[in-house]
Amino acid sequence: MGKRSVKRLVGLFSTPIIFLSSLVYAAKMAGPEYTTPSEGWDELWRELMIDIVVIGVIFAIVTTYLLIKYRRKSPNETGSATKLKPIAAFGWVLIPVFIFMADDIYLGLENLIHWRDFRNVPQNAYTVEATGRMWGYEIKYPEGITTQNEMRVPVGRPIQVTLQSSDVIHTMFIPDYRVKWDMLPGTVHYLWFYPKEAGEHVFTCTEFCGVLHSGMYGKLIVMPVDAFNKWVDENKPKGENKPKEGGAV
Ligand SMILES: [Cu+2]
Repeated sequence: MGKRSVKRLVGLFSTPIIFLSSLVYAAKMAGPEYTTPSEGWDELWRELMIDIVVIGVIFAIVTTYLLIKYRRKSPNETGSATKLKPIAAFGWVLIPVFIFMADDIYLGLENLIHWRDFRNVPQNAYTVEATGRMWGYEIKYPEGITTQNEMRVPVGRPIQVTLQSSDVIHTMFIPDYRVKWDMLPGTVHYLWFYPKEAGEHVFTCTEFCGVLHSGMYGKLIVMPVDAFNKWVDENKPKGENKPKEGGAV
C-alpha cells in the first residue's frame, strides 16, 4: 500500500470527523447564554458513561467472538497466523483510532463549552465573599452582614462566591452544585452556581489544611426570595439602607 493510499485513507476518515465535531461545537456555542455548571457537568458525565458502555460492549462482543472462533480445539493443535493485506492491517488500526479520536474530540469540545460557562459569571449574579481560615468559613454579604460557616442565598438567581484565604490553602466544594475551587492566600478566585430550588446543602474544604480539616464545612441555605429579603432586613447593620452593587433581590 503506497503513501498516497494511506493519505487518502486518513483524509477519508478525518474530514467527516473534524467537520461533524465542528458542527456540534458551533451549534452548542450558539445555544442559550449559559448552561448552569451542575447541569453541564452532569450532561458531560452521562455522555462519558454512555460512550464507555457502548465502546466496552462492542469490544466485549468482538473479543468473545474471536476467543470462541479461534480457540484451540485439540491439545496438540498449533495455530497459523493469517497474513493480513496491508489495507486490512491499516483499516484495523485506523478505524478504531478515528472512532476514539472523534469521541475524544467531541467530549473535549463539550468540556470547553461547560468550562467557558463556569468561568463566565452571569451579569445578574448575587455575590457573596467567602474567606477560608483554619478551620472555617466567613461569609460576607453585600448588605454588610457576616455569617460563620453558613451561606444564605436567594433561590432563582445565579450566585457568585468570591474566594480567598486568610492563612493556608483551603477549598470551597459544593457537591450538590458540582462546583469547587481553591481559596488561596493573597489572591481572589471565584465560583458560581445557580440554585433553582430552595433547600439546604453542604459546602466543605477538600484541601488538607491542618488537623481540623475534616471539621471544615458549612451549610448552604437556599431561601425563597421573600424570606431571604426578610432575613437581610433583619440582620443587616442598622443605618445601612443602600445595598452595594450585586445586593438584595
Ligand atoms: Cu481547609
